Amino acid sequence: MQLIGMLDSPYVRRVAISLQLLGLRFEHRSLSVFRAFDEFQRINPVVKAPTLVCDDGTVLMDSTLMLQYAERLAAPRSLMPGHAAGWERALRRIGLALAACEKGVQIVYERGLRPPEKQHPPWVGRVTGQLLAALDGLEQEYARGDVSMRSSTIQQAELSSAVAWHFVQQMIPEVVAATRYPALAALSAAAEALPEFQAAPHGAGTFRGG
Ligand SMILES: N[C@@H](CCC(=O)N[C@@H](CS)C(=O)NCC(=O)O)C(=O)O
Repeated sequence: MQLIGMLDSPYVRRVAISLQLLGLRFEHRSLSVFRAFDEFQRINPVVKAPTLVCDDGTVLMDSTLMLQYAERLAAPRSLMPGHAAGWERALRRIGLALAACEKGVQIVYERGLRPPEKQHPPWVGRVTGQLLAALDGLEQEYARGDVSMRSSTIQQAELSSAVAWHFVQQMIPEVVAATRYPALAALSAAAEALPEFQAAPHGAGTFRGG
């Protein structure tokens, strides 16, 4: 299968890291939804990153749906907990992480795509509040510092939380004071040291694996 999209997208990155941890092989094409719009559009007319082209040619979009697909392919290997209480906890953490990604991306787009005279401070203020609320929720989730961050034990909730934190720190560090989130910063540092994260570093590069 082929994963399309740049690793500066937290959604592309969570899929690239998850596929590795699930033992699934993939090729990566680092195409920009902006600078390579036409090429992207030929693969997926909706131009959403990530896009996953399955081995039979089916084109999937939305990272969460791709991960459902990947979990099915990889079963019984899974990045989700096996018991109901753990599942609920994981869904809460993933929801917070995805909200943080969404709000972070909205701020990046507002700044990068809209001309300065068309920026709307009340909207940016609202989105920033939502971003910080999601990160506050995650910080509380990880405050006990009791998650295991090895390649053999890391799960989707921690993986996505770590990717979300790294994304906002790389893209909009001035919006999020790292000192306010020590547990998330520690989670992220441990995650970024794992080979699967290092093989798919945030940025314009291509997945270093195969
Ligand atoms: N819910 C989607 C969000 C994906 C998303 O918004 N990706 C951005 C890149 S970070 C994108 O495709 N932007 C281009 C656009 O929406 O036109 C997912 O989980 O995959």
